[in-house]
Amino acid sequence: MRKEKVIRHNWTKEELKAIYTKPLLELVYEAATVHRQWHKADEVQISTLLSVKTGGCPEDCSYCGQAARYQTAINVQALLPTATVLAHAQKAKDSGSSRFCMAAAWREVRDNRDFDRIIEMVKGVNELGLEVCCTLGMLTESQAERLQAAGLYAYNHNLDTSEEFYDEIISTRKFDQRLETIQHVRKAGITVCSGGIIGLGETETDRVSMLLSLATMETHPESVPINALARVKGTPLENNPKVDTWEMVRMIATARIAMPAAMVRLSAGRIEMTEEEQGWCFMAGANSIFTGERETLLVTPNPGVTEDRQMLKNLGLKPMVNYKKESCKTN
Ligand code: SAM
Ligand code: DTB
Ligand code: SF4
Repeated sequence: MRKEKVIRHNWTKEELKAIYTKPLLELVYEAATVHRQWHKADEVQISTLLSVKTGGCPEDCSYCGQAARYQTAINVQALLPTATVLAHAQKAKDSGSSRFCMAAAWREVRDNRDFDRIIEMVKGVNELGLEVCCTLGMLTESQAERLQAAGLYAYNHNLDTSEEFYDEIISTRKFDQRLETIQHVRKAGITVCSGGIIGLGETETDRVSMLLSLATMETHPESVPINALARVKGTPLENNPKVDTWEMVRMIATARIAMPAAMVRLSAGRIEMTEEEQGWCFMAGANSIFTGERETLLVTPNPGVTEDRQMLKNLGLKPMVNYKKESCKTN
């Protein structure tokens, strides 16, 4: 019998832990079933990611190659000119992407000329008919309102890890500050993209705890990126073991079951996975990926657009059509 479609916000840690630790094939079957009830399982949303300001970040996130305090081999880059960003967005649209995400290595947004330029970029990308997403660090309520007025569709702000493990990974901000920014984004009427990373040295309980924080929000994030740690040389976590794909599958499946309507994004980590491994992630309910024409995420490698197109073809998947396109044109 078909189960009733309900979105629950009252999950308990025990329930999510029981889901996360189910026998793998049972878990994947259940997640795939939920996926099919809520989504077209042959469609994958493609988000193009562009680092618009790279490196030199004052935060100490121990996973990140862009933190100024770690000696990493990245090219620090000031905020890109608007015209350059818009040219990248046009290319992304031409190659079938429905969402364009601009990332900046900032702790927080400041009310300065750079923010004015970001606002221009948001307007420009929106006018191209793409869903516009930004990830710029912490935001105040009024900054979120300004972004919304410029046409921002989504804001990415990850919880990154569990509240309990947070201080081990980042000392320059608190878990609660992440929640506050998410609330500002939500209040401004922007959709929320929030997930986290595995492979930081967290326990299964931490993973479940992070998912619980997301799945018990009053409104679930519309998208949930699940990242496997990209190990960047020079960061404190450079020697962490590679994330086991089955752990990614478990995270994705649990996120899919707990937040059935969300887009679950298979984010960092794809470069170290085979097509078959990624196939498991899609079977477990992932329905979105990041691409970038430079074959990078922000500073680490990612599969190329052509390679991704071939993978989707092999798996019988197709890029999701941008459902916001029509309404954008009339904005
Ligand atoms: N600076 C802003 C912030 O931290 O919110 C926005 C950009 S930041 C690079 C966006 C997200 O990328 C982080 O929240 C984190 O989850 C993810 N990320 C950063 N470095 C990563 C790494 N080495 N491996 C996997 N995910 C990573
Ligand atoms: C997210 O959850 N993953 C993306 C995006 N949001 C901005 C970033 C992944 C970064 C991976 C490491 C790097 O290239 O810096
Ligand atoms: Fe800065 Fe974001 Fe990297 Fe943390 S994850 S160091 S806030 S760019």
